[in-house]
Amino acid sequence: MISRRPFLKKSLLATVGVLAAPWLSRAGSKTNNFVPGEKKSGQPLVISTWKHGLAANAKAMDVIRAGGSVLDAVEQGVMVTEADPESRSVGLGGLPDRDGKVTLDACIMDDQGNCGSVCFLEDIVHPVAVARLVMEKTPHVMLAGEGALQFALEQGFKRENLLTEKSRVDWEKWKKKAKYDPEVNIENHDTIGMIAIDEGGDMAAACTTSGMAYKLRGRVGDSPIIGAGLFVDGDVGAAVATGHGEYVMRTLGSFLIVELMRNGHSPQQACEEAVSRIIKKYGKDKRIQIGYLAVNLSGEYGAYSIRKGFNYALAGKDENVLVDAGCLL
Ligand code: SD4
Repeated sequence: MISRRPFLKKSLLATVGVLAAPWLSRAGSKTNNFVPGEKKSGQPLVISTWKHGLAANAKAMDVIRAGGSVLDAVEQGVMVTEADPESRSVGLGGLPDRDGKVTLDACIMDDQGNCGSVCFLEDIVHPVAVARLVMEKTPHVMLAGEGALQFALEQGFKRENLLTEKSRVDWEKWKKKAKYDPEVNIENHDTIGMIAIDEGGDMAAACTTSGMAYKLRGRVGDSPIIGAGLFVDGDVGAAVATGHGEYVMRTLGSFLIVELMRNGHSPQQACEEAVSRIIKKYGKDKRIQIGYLAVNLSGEYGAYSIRKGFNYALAGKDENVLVDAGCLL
C-alpha cells in the first residue's frame, strides 16, 4: 500500500471518518504509480479548490454516477459555484474590479488536449459554459472581453447584472480607502478549480473565477490561461491552481506540475515543487498564497500551498470531504 505518512504529517484531514475511505490512501504518495499513457483510475474521483468545492463536487459526481462524461461533470460542477451569490470570487456575486465591474475568467480542458477559455467577460453567469463552446464551436482557444460577450450572446446566453447588493456594498466600503490588498485565504472566497477522473481514467478539468477583488480594470489572472490556471494531459494527469494569479502565470504552474508528473514526480511531489519554485524565485516576504491540486492517470492526487489556509474538497463514489492542504511556510 502507498504510504500516507508524508502527506498526513503536513495536513489535517478535516472530516472524521475520512481515514476509512480507501481512495484517500492515494494521496500524498512520494512514488509515482502510473505508466504514462496507461489509464487505470479504477474509481472516479473529483477534487476541487476550497470549501465551495463540496457542493460543486457533489454535482460533478452525480454527473459521473449517471454515466455522464468527465467534461460534463467538471462543467456542471463548477457551474454550481458560479451560480451561488455567496461565492464571492466566482460568477454571480463575485467581487468587482476597482471600477465596480464584475469581470470573469474561466477555462475548461479535456484529456485529448481540447480546451476553451474566456477572459474579461462581463454580464454572463456561466463563463465556463461559454469557454466550453469556444472549445467546441470555434477554431480558437480563448476569447476576451467584448468579443467573448458577443460570442456568448450569439450562443443564447442571457445578460445579467452580476454585482449583487452585498458585493456592491463591500466595494463601496473598499473605495473609501481604495487600498489594493488582495486576500486569498478566506474560505468560500476564491477561485474554483476542479479535476475529475472517471473509472476508465478519462480526465477533464475546469477553472472559473471573478479574479482578484478590486483589480485594475482589464486585469486577467491565471485562471483562464491554459497551462497556468489549469492543464490536462491525457498521457499524464491534470493540475489546477488558485491564489495570486500573477505568480502562477510567471511560473506556468499547472503545466509545470503536469510536466513534473510526466518525469516521475507523484502529484504531491509535483505540487510541492511548483510551490517551492515560486518561493525560491519571488521570496518568502510577500503575502502571496498559491494552492495547487493535481491528479495523475492512476487517480493519485496531491495538494499543496505556500501558506496555511488552503483547503480542498475531495469526492469519491460515496464520500465528499473537505481537507486542509499541507503547506511550505
Ligand atoms: C486570479 N487565481 O485571478 C485567481 C484568483 C484566485 O484564489 O484564485 N484566488 O489571480
